[in-house]
Amino acid sequence: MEVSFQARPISLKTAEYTKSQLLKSKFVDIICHSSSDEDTIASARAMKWFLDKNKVPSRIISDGGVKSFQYKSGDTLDLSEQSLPSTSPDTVLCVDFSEYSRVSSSLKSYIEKAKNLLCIDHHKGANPILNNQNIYVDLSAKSCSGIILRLFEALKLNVPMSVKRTLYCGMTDDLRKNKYLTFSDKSLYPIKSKDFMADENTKYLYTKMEKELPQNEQEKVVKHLNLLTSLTKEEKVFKDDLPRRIKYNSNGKFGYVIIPINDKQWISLGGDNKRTSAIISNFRISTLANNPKVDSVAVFYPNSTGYRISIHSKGDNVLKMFEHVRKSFPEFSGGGHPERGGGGNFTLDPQKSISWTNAIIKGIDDFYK
Ligand SMILES: [Mn+2]
Repeated sequence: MEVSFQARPISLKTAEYTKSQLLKSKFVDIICHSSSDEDTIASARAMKWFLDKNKVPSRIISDGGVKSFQYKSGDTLDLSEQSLPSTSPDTVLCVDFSEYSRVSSSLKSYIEKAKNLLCIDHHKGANPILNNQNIYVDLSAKSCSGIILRLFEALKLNVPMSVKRTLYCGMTDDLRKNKYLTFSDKSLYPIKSKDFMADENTKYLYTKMEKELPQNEQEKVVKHLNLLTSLTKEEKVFKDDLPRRIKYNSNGKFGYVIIPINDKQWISLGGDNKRTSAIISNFRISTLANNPKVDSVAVFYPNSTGYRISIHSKGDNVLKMFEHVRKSFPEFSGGGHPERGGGGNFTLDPQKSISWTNAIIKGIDDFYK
């Protein structure tokens, strides 16, 4: 039997090495990847707590893409509002990324000037920033927050409730992205998948947090992440209406909903934003879960710059499907992961968006023949 290890324990030697590299610093810049998500920000906040505790001055640098749980911009340099310091950094700690492709070119040049550099990550890239012992990558980990929890565990630290809650938030959000957890509007708590249950290290770390965090603290996190539990009346109407708007291709393997450019309901909900995106994503996932015959579900919708498709596929066919679409529609640019992806154009002309949509639907229908 193959055993997969997720956020495996960190040896005391590695943990002590990381600690010594950080504690010898005069100042640490903790850097989040661009379009900062909950996991990178949670990892940064937990490391900031560790540095504060050891009296090493530090600052988080993020682009404010996501206002994470209990995120206080006071300890963060928000690149969407502030510019990078002109001075060279002393120590830089990159969390949840280890490749320059994950940051802007100005942030890259800033990192390059660091006296000392460390990375903690769970992604594999072709061109890592570092190739020495200052990079700790655990590819089996499902979140960077999980790795940091392992680091604190190795160092036998007493982690305060607020930091546990932060890490629980980062872990939950990345586990959701990995489909280890799913949110629904029926239950407040995320539903654990078979993969989650089979993964001893993830199960260990996550249930440890569930045991140590009081129920109300967990609820705060899950409510923050699961927007479906706080939908307005109008958002509920939109959500409940989506299954009625679905159309299928000729053999029923591909389901899709088209939200036209001038859709009044969509516009009144604020168009493409975090909330509408959570609703249409939940729609795709739940449609796939409830219909054995359907292999992929897409939503076509406008955003501020153009017209888009977002798609999920049960059989991991997204990239193959996009490749196939390009055979008859070469200008289509779409990408992502085998199980979920998207693409868009840069026109808000209603006629052009209709022909763009039809070309994609035709290509996907042909893929399933
Ligand atoms: Mn992550």
